[in-house]
Amino acid sequence: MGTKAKSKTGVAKAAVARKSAPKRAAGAYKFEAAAETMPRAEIARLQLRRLKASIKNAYDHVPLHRQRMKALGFEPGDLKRLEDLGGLPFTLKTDLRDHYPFGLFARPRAELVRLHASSGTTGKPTVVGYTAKDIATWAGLMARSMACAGGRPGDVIHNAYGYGLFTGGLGAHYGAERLGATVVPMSGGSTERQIVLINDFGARVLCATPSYALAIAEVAEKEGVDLRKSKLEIGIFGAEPWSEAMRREVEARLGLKAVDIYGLSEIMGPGVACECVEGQAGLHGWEDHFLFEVIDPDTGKSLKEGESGELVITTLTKEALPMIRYRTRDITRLTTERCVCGRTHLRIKRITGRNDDMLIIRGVNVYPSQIEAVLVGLPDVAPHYQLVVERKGSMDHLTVEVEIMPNVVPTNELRRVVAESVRHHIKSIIGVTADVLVKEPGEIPRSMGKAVRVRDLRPKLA
Ligand code: DLL
Repeated sequence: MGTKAKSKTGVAKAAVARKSAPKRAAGAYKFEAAAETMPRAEIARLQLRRLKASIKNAYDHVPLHRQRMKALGFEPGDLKRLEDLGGLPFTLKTDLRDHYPFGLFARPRAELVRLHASSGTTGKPTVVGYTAKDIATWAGLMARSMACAGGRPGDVIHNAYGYGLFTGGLGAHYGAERLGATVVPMSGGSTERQIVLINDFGARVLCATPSYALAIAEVAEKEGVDLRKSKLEIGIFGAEPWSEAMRREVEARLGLKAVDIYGLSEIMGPGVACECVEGQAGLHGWEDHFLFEVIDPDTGKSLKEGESGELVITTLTKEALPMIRYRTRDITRLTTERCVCGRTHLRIKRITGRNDDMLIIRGVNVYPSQIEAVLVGLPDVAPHYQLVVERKGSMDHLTVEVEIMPNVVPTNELRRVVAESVRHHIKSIIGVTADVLVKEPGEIPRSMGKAVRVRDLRPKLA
């Protein structure tokens, strides 16, 4: 399959590969060995020093944080150990909305060089802001993430994350430039054109949501273009939950290594954490800039390493929008186990879903990514799906909409067999009873960004 040289390197070998990469102008990204392989005790010392400054920034410049600390009788100087952070209250998405648009900023609006915003389903958008230094830090962390994912100076990076108020497009763009790559600022959409340019410009790295990467693969296959023969080697995919099964699917269909990247606008944007191409086993959270905790979402109590719960993040270096114990709603586990790549920063295991995505179907908790893991790989079932939740009487009812593969003849018998197989696997693996609706190839909407996995038709509470 083509001539792609796919390396399974450790950090040392990766450094050699970087040496042989094309010559770039001064300023191209260099592996930050001192930061990325820092002994954990040293990371903790750095974190404490930076945490003190970040708490002071929040206290001095953001009335909400100051009021909350004062209400606890807490002064920034009281923070002596990292553990003392656990005594401070959480910050929630609603805090940003309640102080819309600029109320949580620690710098005057005139000192900000950029705003991003996410449109919520209800009410006002969440607005985030950056100083020039924040943008430089973000670009640096995105470059670090891309290098960690296997990107190199000199690569052509095809960026299909959406440009605009969403942090994906510009976040990846600045990171790619900082890396010393040639970035193609494609944004989402015009899928046929994306395929032409991936081939013509010789992209080695594709940045997209995993669902859009799959949509690109699908359109290419339909057009008879084999992207496995392209120069693509690395996919940097994130911004939405996806499963291991989906990773294998996109890897096989695009002929690349798919690496998970995580981030959220409230904390920075993409590049808060990223998997390494060597391990593909959890996302290195950049602990020199963020402090990660996992809590029990019901009690707010901190959980031990390895226990699954809600990820909480505190920023250590943000100027414009310092965040103290931000509740991400994302469900995951942390591990400080040594990684094969040699990096010492902890790993955030694959995000299984968000608190608010969780469906409770007759008492069983279900995340869309669990259904995805069941569907992807079942014979004749395409990896596109939507979950429809309705209220029937007093019960929540789940219908799973799936598509059959475009290359099979859709007889009624085949539809019946597919529906029965999907129903059976969901029941036996996840434990919920679902109706299954088998749709025509292409009938389930494809996304250019974050896929809509759930249609919740339950009556809204007043
Ligand atoms: O999605 C930033 C981003 C852009 C990350 C591009 C990665 C790549 P928001 O729009 O603020 O920011 O959405 C953040 O998306 O809290 C998670 O629920 C979800 N999310 C982001 N990355 C992942 C991932 C961007 N790798 C929200 N796995 C987060 C699962 C993810 N969920």
